[in-house]
Amino acid sequence: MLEHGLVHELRLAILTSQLQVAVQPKVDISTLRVIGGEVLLRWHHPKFGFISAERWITIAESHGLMPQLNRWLVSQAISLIKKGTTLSPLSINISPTSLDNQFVHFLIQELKHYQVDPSLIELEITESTNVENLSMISHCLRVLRKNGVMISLDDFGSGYSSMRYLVELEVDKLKIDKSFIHKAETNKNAYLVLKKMIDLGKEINLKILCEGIETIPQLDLVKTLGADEGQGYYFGKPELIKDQLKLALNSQNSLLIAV
Ligand code: G
Ligand code: MN
Repeated sequence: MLEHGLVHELRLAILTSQLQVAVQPKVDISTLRVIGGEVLLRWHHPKFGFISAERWITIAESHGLMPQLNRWLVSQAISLIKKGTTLSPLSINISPTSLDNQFVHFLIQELKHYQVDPSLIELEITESTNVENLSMISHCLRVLRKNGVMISLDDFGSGYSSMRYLVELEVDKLKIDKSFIHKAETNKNAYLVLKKMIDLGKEINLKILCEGIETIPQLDLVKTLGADEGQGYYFGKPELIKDQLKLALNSQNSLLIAV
């Protein structure tokens, strides 16, 4: 499907509740207990089937749909925690380009409104190529952390600016990108880079989560290297939550449709 077709379909998807929320578990590596989850958006198109988030999130970003979608995701995650129908703490993926004072204010207000403990929400920040000035992001993260929200750097090591993020942003956790975990068994350099990233993170007092654990040998490896938490198909795939994206009934919806 061409981009303009996809934009049209995405707007329609939002209107007709085709978007859904899935949650993938996170586990404690030493006890193998589930210690929380990550919210992932899923789009199952009635005709074209599953459309990968990687593809449509980029398009949502370039067409100004992200602020409303982020706000909806935040409300959804917080209300799910409140209802007790999901794993918590629960993390939400937020692009650094979506981080601004309005977003921070909205998140803090929603936590207050639902009377949910801020430490039950974790924001996962992915590296983004089009961020030149980290000071706004740094400011937002500081306010969020001061209010008790946990921050993690997502897909760590896979982007262009991992080390710079580590220097300039105050965070709680590194989520090491799955590509390192997948290659470490057969590629010595991947193994060494993974080992050093875990050591570095621990030295600066960050929690370490390894993504993409699919096999027992991968689990054993990251355990030996000292990872605190793990996530991946070995423990559980993202599972859909039946509450659908009902933006049509939501006041934010008019903003979305108007874009
Ligand atoms: O960017 P982030 O790391 O948050 O990406 C989450 C994506 O990774 C989801 O789309 C999810 O389906 C996928 N994923 C989660 N666990 C695994 C895994 O064990 N192996 C692979 N290949 N992908 C995974
Ligand atoms: Mn993530």
